[in-house]
Amino acid sequence: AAQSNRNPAEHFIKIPNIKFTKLFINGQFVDSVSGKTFETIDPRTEEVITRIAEGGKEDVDLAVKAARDAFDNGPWPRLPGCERRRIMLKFADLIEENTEELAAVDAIDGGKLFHFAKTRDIPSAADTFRYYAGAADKIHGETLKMSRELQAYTLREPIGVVGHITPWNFPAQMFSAKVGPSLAAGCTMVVKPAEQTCLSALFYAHLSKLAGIPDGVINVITGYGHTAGAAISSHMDIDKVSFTGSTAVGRLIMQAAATSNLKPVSLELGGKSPVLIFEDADVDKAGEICVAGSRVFVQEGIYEEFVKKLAEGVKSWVVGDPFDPAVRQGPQVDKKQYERVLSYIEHGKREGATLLAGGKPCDRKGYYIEPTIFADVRDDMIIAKEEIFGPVMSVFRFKTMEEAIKRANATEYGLAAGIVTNDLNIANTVSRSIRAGIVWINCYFAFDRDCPYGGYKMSGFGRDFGMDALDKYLQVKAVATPIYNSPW
Ligand code: TXE
Repeated sequence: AAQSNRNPAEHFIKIPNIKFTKLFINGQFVDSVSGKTFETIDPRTEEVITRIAEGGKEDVDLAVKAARDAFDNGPWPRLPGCERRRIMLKFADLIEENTEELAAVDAIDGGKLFHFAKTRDIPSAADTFRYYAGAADKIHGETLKMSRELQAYTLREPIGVVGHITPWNFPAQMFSAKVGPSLAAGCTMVVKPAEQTCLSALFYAHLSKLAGIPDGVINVITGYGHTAGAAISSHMDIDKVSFTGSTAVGRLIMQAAATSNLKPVSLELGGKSPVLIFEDADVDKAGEICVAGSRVFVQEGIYEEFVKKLAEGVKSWVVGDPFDPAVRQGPQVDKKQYERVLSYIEHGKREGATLLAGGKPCDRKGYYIEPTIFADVRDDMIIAKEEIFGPVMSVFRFKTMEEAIKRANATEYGLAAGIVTNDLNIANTVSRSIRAGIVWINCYFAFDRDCPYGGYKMSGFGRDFGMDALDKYLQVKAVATPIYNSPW
């Protein structure tokens, strides 16, 4: 792959001063009770950006108290939906007004491509708030005629205090996808962003206050998973946990919910998503579509050509500083992920897959890894089975559609899948046969806020985005009453 070694200072915006590094509880930025802080590292340079307040159990308790009070006694759940909508729209506008700075914060903190964050991630987060703002005044139940003597109606009430625990991969999407629908529903919340990417969540907290979201409705506790995160999942006064992250931690969250107050959880977990490329497809187009696929199955008639073009194409894939507009791939988020991905690459080499491109770290400071492609991968190799979560693609060869479906489904995960074909029958059959929460036909990684996203099998349950996500933060109450002498 190509590498860009341009000095970002030549062509990019000023790196913003980091303004928000404390916990956000009841509308105030505060230190942690213990006074502890932790470093957040710039993955481009491996240098410390700043120190952030390290929240623990006692801070989660304070945040839950504020959220509980805001739920039980505050205006937010009681406002007419149109009022919540007005405030959420203001919040969205403020996010948009700060797009450049928010994008820069995610680029420094998480290695996000700045130009992508600026044109896609942040505007899309603002639009997610607008989408759910529009739903805030359209939450209603049904009227049920139960029998001649009884009628009932249903209310869809906010579920209460929500704990949101998020990972580092898409800070803007994670925040908006979880906070947006729960706000619209009338919930109050405690958000624990990933320890690697806390800065933008604190920035959103600040903007939420400016927008007029009452104190205590959104609280942000920065800190580690086994302390702050665990305090949320086991809390007796949190009514629901919405989690995105690894399958291993998802299991811990569900256990903690079970042994505390039986709070419902929704889990969006890991994946090992297949892309199936059929031989009727245009090979060049297929190559473009599959860039984010981790298991790429290619039908034998076009396998050789596809692999050749892939190896050729990856040469123009530029790795470098995420502020450089020419760059397509930035650094891994932190040292742990960097080492994890490199160790999977070593597994791939050792297990005898053909290394088509990459296969090592980039020769520069920062957590950069060459885009790596393995061909002739066998289904039983570790790189074929475990989620790698880095720039590593495995290419497999298949003969028939039936075989491809079987192998694509032979995973404990079921997050997403892709199909590349011009044959409508293949597209229809495969999309219905794949056990995954989303199937992309002739596209990949195509997201929109009105399209539900989430997993089958060990990729979790519950959906983010779409109206399905709103349901996670509501519960149904039926109110029944007798009707005497009904004429009908
Ligand atoms: O996830 P973790 P990490 C997968 C992917 C990746 C791996 C590890 O395979 O390589 O997970 O990533 C909090 N109780 N995905 O380490 O550990 C933690 O602080 C409560 C898939 O980032 O699951 C963070 O806020 N919370 C994925 C969040 O959980 C705990 C996105 C996620 O951290 C906790 C990210 C605990 N005991 C990673 N331990 C996707 N599906 O998009 C940690 N946390």
